[in-house]
Amino acid sequence: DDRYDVVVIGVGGMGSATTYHLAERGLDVVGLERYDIPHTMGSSHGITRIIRRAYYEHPDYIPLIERAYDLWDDLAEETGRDVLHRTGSIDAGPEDNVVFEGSLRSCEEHDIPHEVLTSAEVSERFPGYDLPEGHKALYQPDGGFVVPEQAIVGHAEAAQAAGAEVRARERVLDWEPTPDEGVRVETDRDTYEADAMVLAAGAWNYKFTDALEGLAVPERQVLGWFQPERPATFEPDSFPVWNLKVPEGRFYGLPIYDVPGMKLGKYHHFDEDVDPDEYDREPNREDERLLREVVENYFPEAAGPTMRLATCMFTNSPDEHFILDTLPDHPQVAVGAGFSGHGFKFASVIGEILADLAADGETDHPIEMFGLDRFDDA
Ligand code: PYC
Repeated sequence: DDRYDVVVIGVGGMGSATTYHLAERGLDVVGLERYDIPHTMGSSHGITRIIRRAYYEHPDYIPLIERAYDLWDDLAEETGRDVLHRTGSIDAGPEDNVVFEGSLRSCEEHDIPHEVLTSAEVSERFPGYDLPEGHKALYQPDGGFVVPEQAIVGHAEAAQAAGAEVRARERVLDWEPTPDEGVRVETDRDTYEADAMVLAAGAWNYKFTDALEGLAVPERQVLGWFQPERPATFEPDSFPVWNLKVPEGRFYGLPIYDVPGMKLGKYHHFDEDVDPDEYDREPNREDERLLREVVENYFPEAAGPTMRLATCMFTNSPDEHFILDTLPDHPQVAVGAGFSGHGFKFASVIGEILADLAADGETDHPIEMFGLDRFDDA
């Protein structure tokens, strides 16, 4: 019988983790990836992704991030891969900014170890930072980064070791529910039948179901790496990852790792919604200028020559919170979507949640705030 228990659409950050968790449970699973394992066409490339325990977006993310850390550590141990680096994290900005206040609230509500630092104290401890007087900063020692390409390969390897099939360069053309409440998935190579399906296609998710129309909107983003004068100041052991809310916008950055430059990006770079099959992936001079200005203003010792530029995508939900649910008309289809630029750090636990939803139709993880029905009256 070549009917699977579950077919997973997309083997990037979320899909690779989901395929792994399903296979681990002994289920018969196939993961279908249109590009390569891993690839640079979506939202899971760029070498480093921030992970932070002080979660300013909402305190309800904290139980998930705690589990995500444990699962990243497990994956590193199981695969021997360099998946997670702890550097500490800084969330900062002028008085009364959401990044600082939100991370402080999460730390206080959930008893997370942290320190509140002035700009001068930040520079004293981490000389790469040059925040203006009057900024407030929250330092959390467990912050750091995940290496997305290692995470994807690690999850794919561990999934295969547990019996999963992973197939790259195979594009899903269409799917339909079957009369026995399973699914049939047609690709450019084959047709698959399964009891359940997981939509983990990132920026492409909205092309597979009307239920996501207007709720998971891809947006062009740009990453930049700039060479520091003294690289040692910006290495992972001396330079925490950061989120910063400043008059120029909301930005994030990471230490030197694998590319000889400090990395940064702006959330919602130029606010450009795109079709992932059509947009221009080549970064340009305007992209570079926007990022360089913030390096010059707040990290001046890293404002040397440009080392690398890249584009990727956010996929935004209307409230910028995740979508984790089954489809209202097709409970055999689980969906992970709309990660809105802050999802990768959670990929390890999202895989567990989507595996729960596909296998059991429900999960013990607290995902009430991520349901599709919150948009019903919008
Ligand atoms: O969630 O810290 C974060 C982040 C960094 C870049 C995009 N999101």
